[in-house]
Amino acid sequence: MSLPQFEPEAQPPEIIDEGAVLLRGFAAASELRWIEAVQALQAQASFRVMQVPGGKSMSVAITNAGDWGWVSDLQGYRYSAVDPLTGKAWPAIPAFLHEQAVAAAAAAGCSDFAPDACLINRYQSGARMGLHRDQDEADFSAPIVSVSLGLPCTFLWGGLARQNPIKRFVLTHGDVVVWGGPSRLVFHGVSPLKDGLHHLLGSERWNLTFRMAKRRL
Ligand code: MD3
Ligand code: FE
Repeated sequence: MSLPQFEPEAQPPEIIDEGAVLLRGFAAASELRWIEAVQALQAQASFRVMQVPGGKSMSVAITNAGDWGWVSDLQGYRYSAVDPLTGKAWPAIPAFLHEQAVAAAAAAGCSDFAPDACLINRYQSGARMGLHRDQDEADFSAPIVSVSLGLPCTFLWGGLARQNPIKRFVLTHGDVVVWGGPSRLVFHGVSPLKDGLHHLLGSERWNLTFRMAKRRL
C-alpha cells in the first residue's frame, strides 16, 4: 500500500472578513520561484530600513518592484518611480509573480486586478509592523494581494477605526490573502517576529504586497 506523497497544495478559499479572502498555501507549490525572484530583485534594489515622519526607523527592511515603489522618509509616505538609494527606476515586477497575483485576485472574485507596485517587506527577529492602514494608493476599490514566505507571523486584524477590537491569526509560508471590498481600509499590523528556523528562509519572513498604486480599476 502506498500513501499519497505530501504536496503543499492550495486549500479552498477561507473568508477572513468581508472582502478578505485567504488562499492558504497558494504560493507554496512554486515557493522556489517566489524566493528566487525576490533574491534577484533585492540584488537590483536592496532591502533597506526607512525612516518614518516621526523620525523613528521601521523595524522591517523593504524594497520594491514595479512602476511605483512605496517609500517613507521624514517628509511622509508616498509612491516613487525611482529608488531613492540609487535614483534608478525600480526593477519590473517579474512576470510570474505578476501572473500569480492576478490569478489570486481572480480566485477571490476580482477580475481586473492590474498591480503597478509590489512592496516587499523583510522581517528579522523582533521586527514588527504597527497598526496602520494602506491609504497611499489611488483607487481603494482595487484590492491588495499579500504573499507570505518563510517564518510564520501573528497578523493583527482590526476594523475601520483604530479603536476597534483586534483579532489575531497566523499567516504562514505560502499563504496569499486578497484584501478588497470593505476590508481594503481596515487597520492591520504584524506582531514582533519570533525566533525560528524556516527550511528555506532561515530566521526571516518575507511579505510581498501587490498594489494598484496609481492605476485605477
Ligand atoms: C489589509 N504588510 O505592507 S500583509 C503592508 O505582513 C503590510 O508585511 C504586512 O501591512 C506584512 O502594508 C501585512 C497583509 C496585508 C497587507 C495589506 C493590506 C493586509 C492588508 C491592505 C489592506 C488591508
Ligand atoms: Fe499594510
